Amino acid sequence: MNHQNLNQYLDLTPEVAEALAANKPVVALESTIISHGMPYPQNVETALKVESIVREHGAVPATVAVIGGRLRAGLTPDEIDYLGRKGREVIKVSRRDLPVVVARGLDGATTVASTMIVAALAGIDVFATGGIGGVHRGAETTMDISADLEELAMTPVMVVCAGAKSILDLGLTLEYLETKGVPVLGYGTSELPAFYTRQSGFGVDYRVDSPAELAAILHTQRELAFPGGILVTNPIPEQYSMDKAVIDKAIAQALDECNERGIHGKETTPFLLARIAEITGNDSLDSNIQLVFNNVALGAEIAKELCALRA
Ligand code: PSU
Ligand code: MN
Repeated sequence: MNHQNLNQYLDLTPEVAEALAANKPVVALESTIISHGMPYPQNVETALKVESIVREHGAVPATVAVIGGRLRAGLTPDEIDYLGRKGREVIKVSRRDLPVVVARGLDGATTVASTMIVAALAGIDVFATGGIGGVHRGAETTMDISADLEELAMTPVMVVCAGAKSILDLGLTLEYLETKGVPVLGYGTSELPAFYTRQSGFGVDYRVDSPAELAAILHTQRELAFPGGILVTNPIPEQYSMDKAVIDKAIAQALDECNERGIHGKETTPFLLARIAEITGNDSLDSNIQLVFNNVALGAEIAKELCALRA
């Protein structure tokens, strides 16, 4: 199978195409975390380091974006630098944005939802990032529910994250995922991690203690041909986790400012992420970077185990 021509809109780097064709492990990575999730230059440094961590763990990184209207799995360091420098000027591309940005030949940074779409088109099963979007607090009136959750319900990719930030309503996010049939797995924990902290007070569906078993669950789901993905939640390493009171206070302040300014729609999540980073200074950014490193290492281990199961 020639992966390079699987889809007329999609370009894989030769390295990614060769790895997929040879059943070698590949880990997809998103680009909205670069453009909208962290400030420059830490965003670019992190994205490049993330790629090297995936390689150190024996897998091939495939950072996903839209460049000049082409869906891309695998970017050059210059392209990563470009997305990071442009930051929030780059179009944040979720599922509904993809056809427009592609048809117009534009550049865009892909969210969890659109990265899953491109990963699935490319044949990449494992995708690692920081945090997913979810049901926002107050969604019972705003109806602000991230398209990431619908994507998890329909697109067959395993997403490794550090849980979700409590800018979201974590309880409602879990209820939504249950309704949609998305398994929520805790890596080495039976409690949903809350991104900056290891615990949220909410349980996950299943605790799983090894990358091999995570791969076996993914393999089974693919063989059953179930639609939809699997969410793996990986707690931030203890030494980088934040003080709950400090982060809760910053989140509460950022949410108040968001409401006062009437920010809504696709601007909400980037606004909250940026304000939390500003309010807590480098503390939350450092934690954010470390949890991403931790997640991509796990993603690479799962991808390796999956390849072993398919060999
Ligand atoms: N949460 C984070 N960091 C991020 C995002 C969410 O902790 O960078 C980004 C991801 O790209 C995610 C997107 O897919 O925000 C969700 O945006 P929205 O809530 O508008 O769907
Ligand atoms: Mn939203």
